[in-house]
Amino acid sequence: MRLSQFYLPLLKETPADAQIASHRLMLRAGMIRQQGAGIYAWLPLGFRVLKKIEQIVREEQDRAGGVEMLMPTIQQAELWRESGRYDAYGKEMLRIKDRGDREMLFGPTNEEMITEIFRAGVRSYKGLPKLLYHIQWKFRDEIRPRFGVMRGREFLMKDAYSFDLDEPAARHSYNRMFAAYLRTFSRMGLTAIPMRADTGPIGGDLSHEFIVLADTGESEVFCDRRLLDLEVPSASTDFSADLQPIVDQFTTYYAATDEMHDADDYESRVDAENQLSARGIEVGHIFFFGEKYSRPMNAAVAGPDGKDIVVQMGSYGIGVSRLLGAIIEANHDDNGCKWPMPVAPFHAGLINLKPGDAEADRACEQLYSALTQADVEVLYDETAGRPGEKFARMDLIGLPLQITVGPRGLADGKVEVKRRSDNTKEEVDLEAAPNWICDAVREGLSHP
Ligand code: 5CA
Repeated sequence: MRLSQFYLPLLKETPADAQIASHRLMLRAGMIRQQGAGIYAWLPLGFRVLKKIEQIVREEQDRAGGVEMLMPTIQQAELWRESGRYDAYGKEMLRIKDRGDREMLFGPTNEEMITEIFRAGVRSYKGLPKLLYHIQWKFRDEIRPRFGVMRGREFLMKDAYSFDLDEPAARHSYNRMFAAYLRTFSRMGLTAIPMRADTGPIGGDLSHEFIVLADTGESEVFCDRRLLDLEVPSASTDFSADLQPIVDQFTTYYAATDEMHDADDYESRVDAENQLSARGIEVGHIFFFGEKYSRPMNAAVAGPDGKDIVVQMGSYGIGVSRLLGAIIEANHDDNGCKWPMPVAPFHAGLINLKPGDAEADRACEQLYSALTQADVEVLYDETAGRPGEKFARMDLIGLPLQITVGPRGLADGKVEVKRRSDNTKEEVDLEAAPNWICDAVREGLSHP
């Protein structure tokens, strides 16, 4: 992508109402633009990251046995009356009337709708288990939308729903999502700790929040420091096998959000040196709630003896749009973002220090075409401008590799490559540069 063709409206001034780094950087780097309280347009740079995050979430859901579908954003009030949540959900639900005066709503979550879809299609225990998910916009009329995409009103969520015949089977579905979440966040370069959590309006009594530690996080959390060093399940994990050992490994250590925190238990189970009380960002939340929706909504299947069995359900959310904020909070400096390779809007930036100079133009065009052909995503800055301005822009948008090409280096047959993660620079032979960059991208994308 040539920068002159791209749409990258950077802000010079730091927006006054943006209180945390990720919100500031997303606005300044031209990733999002506010359209109302907690409502954002996704500009091209932010949209590219959103799609990458969504794709990682999708791949790990699929690996764990999830089946993707898509449900509408607008739902009928009738469905929510069946579960009894229409009134209970309160002011967070955006209620709408259509031209026929029918009560509708913009979905804050989809337990009711998926239960309706399931009960229409599965009548026998032979149709179980089922694990369905979608990635769709939600609306919650939050009292205090803030911190940009972290607490929006309209936000992108992955929500999955499991249907099982009995509790042990439902527990296995829960464990599948637990293990999938560990991999999902790790692939984005995040350490997310599963913590015992309150279930709020979704319900049930078994639940874990996945928390990324960050000073600016909205949740207060308490955990055992050793959780930070545990290895996540590898790509070869068999999701149909018993996953309880993986879950046990993570849940033997103390970890709870403030609503579930038990100070005595914490003190007795965690040595002082391993106690970690911190703030964190909730990037995912998984729930087992059994029959909470299936019973009132009559989602039952015929069992082996022909008798009806009410199905056991769980639901599993990931804050896809919130993750952009979480990833920036974990990866930035004063100059801008530092995207981990797997979620970076482009793998590399190519800076032509002297557009119009025949040598510089030729070297850049060659590099750009070689890299593009090798599937490296390059943002090529071929615009006029001062070097300082170009470097500052690249630092702000935070592409993992910055390749700088100018007449001085070219005289020695060299280009400069900077790694944004640690801001180290290296001189690389122009001829060797495409392979060098390809290797660095491949390494950055790899995950066990
Ligand atoms: N139905 C369940 C699971 S699918 C559910 O809705 N869970 S939730 O309420 O915990 O939301 C799931 C995830 O969405 C949260 O972990 C969080 O990462 C994200 N999320 C929730 N509210 C917001 C919001 N206002 N802005 C951005 N992300 C949000």
